[in-house]
Amino acid sequence: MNKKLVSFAVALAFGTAAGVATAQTVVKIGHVGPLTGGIAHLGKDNELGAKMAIEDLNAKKVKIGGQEVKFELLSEDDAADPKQGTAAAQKLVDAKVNGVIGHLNSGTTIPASKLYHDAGIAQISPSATNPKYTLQGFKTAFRVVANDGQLGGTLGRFAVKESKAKSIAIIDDRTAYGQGVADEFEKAVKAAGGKIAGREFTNDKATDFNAILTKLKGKKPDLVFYGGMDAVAGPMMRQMKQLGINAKFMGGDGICTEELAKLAGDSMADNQVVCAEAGGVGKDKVAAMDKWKADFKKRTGADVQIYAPYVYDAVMVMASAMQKANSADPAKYLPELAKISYDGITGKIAFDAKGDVKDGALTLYTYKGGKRSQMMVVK
Ligand code: ABU
Repeated sequence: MNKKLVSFAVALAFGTAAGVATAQTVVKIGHVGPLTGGIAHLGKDNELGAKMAIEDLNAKKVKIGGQEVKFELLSEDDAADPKQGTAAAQKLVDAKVNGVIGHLNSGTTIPASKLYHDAGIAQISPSATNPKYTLQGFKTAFRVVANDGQLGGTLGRFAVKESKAKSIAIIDDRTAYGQGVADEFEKAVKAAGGKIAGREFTNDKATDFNAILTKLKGKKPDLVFYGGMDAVAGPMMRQMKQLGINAKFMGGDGICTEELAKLAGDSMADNQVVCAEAGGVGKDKVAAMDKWKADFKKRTGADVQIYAPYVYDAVMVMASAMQKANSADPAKYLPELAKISYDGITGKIAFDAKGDVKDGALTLYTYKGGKRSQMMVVK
């Protein structure tokens, strides 16, 4: 038997009244996201979602293989860096985790997925949206959110048909996510009969956008789309205002966070921004989602940034597959994960043959008074 795959760890728990040691089965769940760097607030949001799920599972005293198990979270920091991402993945493989929730970024999730695949470990990304992740043919790779094709496509059509933008500028951060979602947006704008006035790029750590914004200002854009994350989008919006670029600002899920309003400060006007979360719940689930977010705030002291509920559901989906298989061995529970039908906080979760969530929804948001404000849920 492959020892790597049989990774139920047995820990000794010294907690009984008589002081007698009892054996307890530990199920190790890996989590990876950026816990340091410019988007650490998003990595921590994800990590808190995972911690809450682990707490709730342990409170339920879940049994697998006829034995009560203890779920344990092994959390790693990849700093949103592809090299650090594979190093973190290797650490989790070496620790013989039973499954991985992560990574947050497409640029780390995609290279790490090869390591998990080769080790036979199930991976569910709660937020990586680049389609390539699930196009590699890895039976270990799943995601619980919609992808960049859906994000960029919907936003591109919205820019032309609803925002009625006539001169559209695009900037991306050259990451797997930022460039990918910007490419999809550009394709959809053109297909809808819109015009791209100019396209520029920056990087995910940049702070000075004067050169590219000055170039784009000459094209008189009425809408700027940014493919990248909120940590760069906020300062970019401030510099747009300083340069007198009075345009709508659009982006995918990477900018669609509670934090964006703080990062952009008073450069953000009400209704100026349109962005999309790569998920969303229908009216029947809104009350449950609101309740979950209030509980999250009470237990963690933090507001949900964006993907914490998806991380929570990803952990629950993995645990549910283990229970159905009666085993935490990925070789045994992977077939159950592939055919799961789970009713979560974020909606119904089932996967298609590639490992993508079926019928993934999107939620369009704007910002009013410095707060995210929902516009519509799109299927
Ligand atoms: N989906 C936005 C943030 C994560 C990523 O795909 O890189």
